[in-house]
Formats: sequence, C-alpha cells, structure tokens
Amino acid sequence: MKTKSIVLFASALGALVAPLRATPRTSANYTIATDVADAGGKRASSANYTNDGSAGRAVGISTAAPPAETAKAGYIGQLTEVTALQLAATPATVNETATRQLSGAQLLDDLTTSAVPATSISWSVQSGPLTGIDANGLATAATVYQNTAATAQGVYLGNTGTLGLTVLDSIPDNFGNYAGDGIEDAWQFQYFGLNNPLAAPLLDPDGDNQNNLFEYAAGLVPTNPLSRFLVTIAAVPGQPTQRQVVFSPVVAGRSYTVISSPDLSAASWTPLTSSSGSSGSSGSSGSSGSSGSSGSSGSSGSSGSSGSSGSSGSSGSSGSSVSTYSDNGSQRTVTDTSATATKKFYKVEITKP
Ligand SMILES: [Ca+2]
Ligand SMILES: [Ca+2]
Ligand SMILES: [Ca+2]
Repeated sequence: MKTKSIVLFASALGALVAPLRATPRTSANYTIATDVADAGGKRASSANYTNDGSAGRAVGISTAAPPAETAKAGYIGQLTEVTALQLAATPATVNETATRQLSGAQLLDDLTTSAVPATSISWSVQSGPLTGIDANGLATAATVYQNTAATAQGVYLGNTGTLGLTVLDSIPDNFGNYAGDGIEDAWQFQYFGLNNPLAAPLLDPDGDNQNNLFEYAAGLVPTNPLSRFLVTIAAVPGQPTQRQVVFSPVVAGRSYTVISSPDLSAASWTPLTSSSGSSGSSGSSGSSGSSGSSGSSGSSGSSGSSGSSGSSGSSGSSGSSVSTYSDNGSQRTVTDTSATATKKFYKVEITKP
C-alpha cells in the first residue's frame, strides 16, 4: 500500500516535470544533452553526466564524464572537508646560503585547494641543511659540500605537510673545515669524509710526495700512493737535438703545458709550444696522433735557444721551442724538436679550470 503510493507520486512528478524538459543546449563551443529530469531531489542523468538535484531546485552534486569534473551548486555555503596541507616551492631547489619562499594550501575532499597564507602556517625544518624557515615561510639554506636533500614542515589547523627541497652545492669551496682551501669540498669529502684533517691541501697522506692540492688538480687519488703524476725525459734515437717529455696520467678536464728553461730561475720558464700542441689540447685523450704539431711560426729550427713563437711574453734567453705531441692511452709524449742547449729543464703545468 505504502509502496504503491510512492510510485504514484513519482509518476505524478514526472508528469509535471516532463513538459519542462528542454531540447539539447548548444552554443558555438559545446552541446549538452538535456538530462532526463527523473524527479526533484533525485538524480538526473544523461549519457554525459549525472546531477543529484535538491527538491525545489535542480541543484546538488553534479559529475561529468571524463575528463571528470565535480560541481556543488545551489548551496548558500559549501561544506568541504580538509584532507591535507600541501606545501610547495618553485622551484623546489635552493642554492646554499640563499633563500626560497615556501607556500601552503589546503587540499579539500573534492580535490580542490584553498591557499593558506604562509604567515598562518607554523614552519619548521624537519631535516637537512636548512638553517631555518621564518614566519613568512622563507627558507634559508646552509652550506653544503654536495647537492643535499632537506625537508621542510608546516602545520596549519591540525594538518601537517612536508616538502622536499634540494640544497644545491652552488659554491664549491665553502663547507666547514674544508672551506677556502683551494680544493672542491666534494672532492675532499669523496676521499676523506667530513672534518678529516688529512684532507688539508698541503698534506700528503698517501706518502707519494704529491700533496692533496696537486692530486686534486691532476685528477689523482690522494689516498692511493700508486696514483701519481709521473714525468720522464727521454732521448730520441737518431735525433740528438730532440728530447721527449713523457707524462701521465692525462685526465679529462685538464690542460697540460710543458714549459722549459735553460736554468732554474723563475723568470726564464717559457712554454715549449705556443698556440697549439700540448698546451692547448685540454687533456682529453683520444686526441692522439700528430695534431699537436705546433702551429708556432716555425721560426725555431735553428740553433740552441731558439727564440721563436713568442707565446708567453718573456723574450729573454731561450724562448719556447717547437714541439710535437702524441697520446698513448693516458700517457702523453711531447717532443722538443730543438733541444740543442747544453742544459735544459722541463716542467709540466697542469691547469684545472
Ligand atoms: Ca658548497
Ligand atoms: Ca675545500
Ligand atoms: Ca699524495
């Protein structure tokens, strides 16, 4: 009996609503198939969407086919549940000793968000190299020896959010005990860990007579005595006016320049080659072959202290000599083609940009 009356009511309402149904609604941009108005306060549906209407007005929660959208219409106020506090920073990185503004928003249960003023959030550092986050949400990074993860935390009305930040090692020689000593802190950490006095630039902890600063520049392993930079001078068979300077290892990212002098006074050292050859060819191997056959003016050729090429200003006694070089694996051979002086000294200069 009761069931029957409800069916009658629905039918009656359907009969009332039915004349109000519209034809499909269209504009220049869209077409919406008009729903079947099942009943006020019930669900209206079409192939594209559903609408839970409220009695009296055809409003309520509506959903559409993918891409899904949800709307709550027709209420004086909209009730939403806060499900999380989301924190953000753009970008999510910060250079060491610099600052980054953080922001926050409440995530609501309908997947919308509501921004929260940063000043309303209680900020703190959860982990990592951040020296602090002020009341405005401005995070300040500490110094680091390598790119390092940090986590910021915010609390607002009982919800806690976290945000991962990366503090970038933007200043290579500024960390703790390793700061300002001429060696990248990441290199010192790699071989010596943190706060190890053996990482000091002028020490030679592996006892190979090459200190840490030199091993850093030369791309060596400062804790392995077998990792050394070696230089030898050899005669060239059948070429009494030539000498070979052989050195290794040649490491990528370095430039090697052979300089020579007839004596050991500081002022008289000049590059063995001028514009090309060993000096210019930034270390990387593979560049073997003759390529280095020095474009230097060829003015040498003649006797002893050939004053050619004028590369490094110092005209003085013996200028530089023409040379060639070749690489064999990590070993480089530079041939001085005018080693005619009775005495001649050689050095290899290593430059790490
Ligand atoms: Ca640093
Ligand atoms: Ca350092
Ligand atoms: Ca050493």
